[in-house]
Amino acid sequence: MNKRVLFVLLLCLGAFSGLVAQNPIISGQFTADPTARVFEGKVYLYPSHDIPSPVERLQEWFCMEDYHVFSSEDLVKWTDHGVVLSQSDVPWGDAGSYSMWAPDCVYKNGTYYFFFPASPKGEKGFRIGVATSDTPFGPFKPLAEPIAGVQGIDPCVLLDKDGQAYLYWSGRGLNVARLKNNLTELDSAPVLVADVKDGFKEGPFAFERNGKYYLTYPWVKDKTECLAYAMSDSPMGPFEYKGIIMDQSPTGCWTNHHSLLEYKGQWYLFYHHNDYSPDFDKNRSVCIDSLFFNADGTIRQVVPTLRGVGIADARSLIQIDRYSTKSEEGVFIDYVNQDDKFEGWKTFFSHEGAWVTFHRVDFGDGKLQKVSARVSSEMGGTLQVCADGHVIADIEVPVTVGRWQTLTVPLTGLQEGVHNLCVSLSSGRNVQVDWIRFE
Ligand code: FUB
Repeated sequence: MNKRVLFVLLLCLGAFSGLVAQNPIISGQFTADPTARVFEGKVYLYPSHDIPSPVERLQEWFCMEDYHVFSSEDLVKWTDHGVVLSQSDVPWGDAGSYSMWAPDCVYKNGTYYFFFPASPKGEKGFRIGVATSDTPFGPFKPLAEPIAGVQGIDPCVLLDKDGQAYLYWSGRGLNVARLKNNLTELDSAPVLVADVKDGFKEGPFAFERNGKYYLTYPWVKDKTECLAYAMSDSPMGPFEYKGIIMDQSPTGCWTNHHSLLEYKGQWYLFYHHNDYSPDFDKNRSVCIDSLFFNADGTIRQVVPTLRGVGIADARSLIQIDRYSTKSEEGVFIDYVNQDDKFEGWKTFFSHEGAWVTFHRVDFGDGKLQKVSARVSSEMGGTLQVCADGHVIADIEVPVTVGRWQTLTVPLTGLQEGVHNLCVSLSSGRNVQVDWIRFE
């Protein structure tokens, strides 16, 4: 059974109600420009929705027709709430422009306000519109006109402790203006808070922490975008540059776009790379990693990981190719299916002693009895599975001659709770693993 069929089967059985993944966190569709917010105790994710372009003029460019919203309580299982706003819904927008770029969403007085850029009818460039809903998962109803006096992209709204709202956006640099109480009109003239003379900047994300205001933004310091930040004592600046939050993408993605969020006492960085589309960086996917502040309020640089965040349920498909650590030699990661990258990756163990670890797997009460692995091998070998250093299974992998096979063996000595897994090739050569799962 292939991974997609198994996934759909698990959904039908009600085993979980959303999408399950490490980094990237969502597969089956592209997601970019993630703004994450906490509403009603859950994390809501408002990304752009990259699609391969149906129109000739955008074949090599960003192409976005609509927005989906996702939510999660554990940052591991994500529910897709479907399309919440489409370009054909926007009264002032050009319905054939495919320009529904990076959005944001905030809550005020019983209403969720969704801010989005789009190309207006009969005009060049971008305007920023507002759509509202009674729920964080939409659908969102757009207002008749975009926000007057704003031209640009990448809206971000900061709701300050005193109730005042500020709109940040990108348009020849990073701009900020106060918003009126209705959140749909400017209440001050725009101020340029970071210009592009020291490198291109876009995608502002602003927030307040311990009385300091942070302006974080993608910045092309060299070839592609890194994420940088500046701090101020005021939401309208002046901001002082402080450093890099994330360096340029190892996948070569030209853009990065992000948000920072505190959830259940931990800070996270939401960002995007083009993991599922290595040859076309306008089809991007959202990732999450933990983020930490220094005592003086500055931000420690985040190094992107494959493992991502959260605790994996031992009964879910554990993609060990999204490893935490690996041996220096003998481990190679590749796509399972070059023609459908959303099927994910596989781990290739080329020789004895090669290993990967996958941290934070929850075995519950420790009563799980078996482990299954989807494997394939040209030469055969033995995979050893350890939990926190204790051997819990040995899986004999036969020669499968190019076919994938799911093997199941009993577990021994499994302890309850959350453990770090290690999967190694204890004998043999050239064994590939798609996933493992405990039952
Ligand atoms: O997604 C389209 C554009 O790419 C966004 O508006 C930018 O921030 C960049 O991520």
